[in-house]
Amino acid sequence: MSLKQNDSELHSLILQERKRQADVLELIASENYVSDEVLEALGSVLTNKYAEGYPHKRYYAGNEIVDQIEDLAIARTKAAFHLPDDWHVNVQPYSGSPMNLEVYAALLSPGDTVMAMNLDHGGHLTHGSPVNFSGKQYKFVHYGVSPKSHKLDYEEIAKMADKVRPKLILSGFTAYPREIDFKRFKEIAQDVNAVSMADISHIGGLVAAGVHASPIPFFDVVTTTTHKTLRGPRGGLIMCKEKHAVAIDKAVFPGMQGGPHENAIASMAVAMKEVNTAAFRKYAEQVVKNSKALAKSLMDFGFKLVSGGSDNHMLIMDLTNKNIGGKQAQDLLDSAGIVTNRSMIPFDTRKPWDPSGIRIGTPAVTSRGMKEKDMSKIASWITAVITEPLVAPKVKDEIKKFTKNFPAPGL
Ligand code: DSN
Repeated sequence: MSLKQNDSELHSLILQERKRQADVLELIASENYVSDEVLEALGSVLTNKYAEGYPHKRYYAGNEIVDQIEDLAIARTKAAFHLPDDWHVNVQPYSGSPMNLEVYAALLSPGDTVMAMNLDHGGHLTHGSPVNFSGKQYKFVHYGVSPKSHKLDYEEIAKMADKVRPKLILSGFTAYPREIDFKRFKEIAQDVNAVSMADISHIGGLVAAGVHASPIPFFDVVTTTTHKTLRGPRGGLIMCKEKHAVAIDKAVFPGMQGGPHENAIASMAVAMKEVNTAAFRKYAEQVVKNSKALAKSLMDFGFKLVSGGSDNHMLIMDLTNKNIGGKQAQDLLDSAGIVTNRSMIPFDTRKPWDPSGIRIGTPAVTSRGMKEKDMSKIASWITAVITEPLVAPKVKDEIKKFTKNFPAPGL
């Protein structure tokens, strides 16, 4: 009995996707390759089990094994993030969007004022975009980056907080290439008596590995997805000070979710064990080194980058001096086996469907073992394709050969 024999149509599609992932340069900043072990737990019989509730307090029978698995995921998360004893972890959020909405539901009332990063400057849909539930339910006031440096201007954020007196201040981004000063954010929140929340979904792996500043232990709540730099299954984690634990747990279940996906939670436990190793810390260091090297090479080739560089795992190319839009650049690069996603740049004059930027990240190529010298090669391919689109098929061929030297985990 196997998928290959019984559902060859789907089996073939999975094989095609596996080959695509193997043959390309995966540069989407939020993607990664998980290990065989993470995949094995995700595809296990744990998907069969309903476990509404929390470990040792479930609404269904037969959870004696699943309880141990969820306990293990919690304990390993605490270890991976070096959480103090008075911190609590909820490993049940299905993914990033429910995770953030659950925190709001726990700590806010509809109509409350929240401060968060503007989507166009690098925030996330769940950080109060008017088209998202968060923006409809709460009164979000958005801060952005400085028009000059394209970096966060903490003085401006402090002034805004003083004026709008938010109930919660959120720091966290999907397209911001610089290190975040969490201590400064905490001071700003404290000065106006606001709850401090960090969404570290993008930088979770860097924070756990100690290569990016951490909001723990001084923030109130920290959320992260588990499938980006943390290199785990798709899922979400909420870490919070014990005083918020009851409200957060209630908001997750029964507030917003039903039965937790115990296969994903087991897979998360595997990933957290991997994160808490010297090998992972080396990986996270290399992710940042690669991002800095790629940023430098692209700038040497004449590309403008938002904020002029990168401190973390990503960079944003500003194509306004290149006579090409983000959508066309994304499609062209994709046709050459270079997978990225288009992105707004701060103060963009173009629309989100076809903005002025391209977001690039190094977590996935670093998982394949690529180093700084490989980043200059990648920069030269990106340059070639954007300046001379006709070379795309040739570059695709070269990349296919090149990636064979770097087997991806889990493929
Ligand atoms: N869609 C994710 C990203 O690519 O950053 C965030 O949810």
